[in-house]
Amino acid sequence: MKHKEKSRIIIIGFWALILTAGVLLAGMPALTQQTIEHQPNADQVTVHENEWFKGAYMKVGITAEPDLRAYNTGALGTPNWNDKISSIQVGSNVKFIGYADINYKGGTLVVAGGGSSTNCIPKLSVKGWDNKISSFKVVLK
Ligand SMILES: [Ca+2]
Repeated sequence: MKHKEKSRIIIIGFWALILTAGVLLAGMPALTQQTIEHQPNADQVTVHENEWFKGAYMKVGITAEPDLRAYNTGALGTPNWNDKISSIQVGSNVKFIGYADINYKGGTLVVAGGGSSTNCIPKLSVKGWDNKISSFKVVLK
């Protein structure tokens, strides 16, 4: 390969890299903004109706919620929060315990906050818990 061709390929590669980085960065603000918008503080948990922290959400502190049928998501037709949670953000000081049934019965899903940061679980489906939580507790870690 001639030296000139080689440097042309390097230049094309460089611009392809810049373009890729630009596209990735352009796609980021929406997600980051959404995440920060509903982000819990260290002592809180935010639960979301949809994956990736979208849809209706509830931000709670230390609490025990025995029956999610008691809470309305605010969507049309007044659906309640029972079997609706699809993603969660857990503050660094707390631990989220989700239960499959009301009154803290059935299987449990435990998610602790990160060491010094919020633990974000964008898809509870990965843990087999999409739209399954019927009661939950938020306790100190
Ligand atoms: Ca859901």
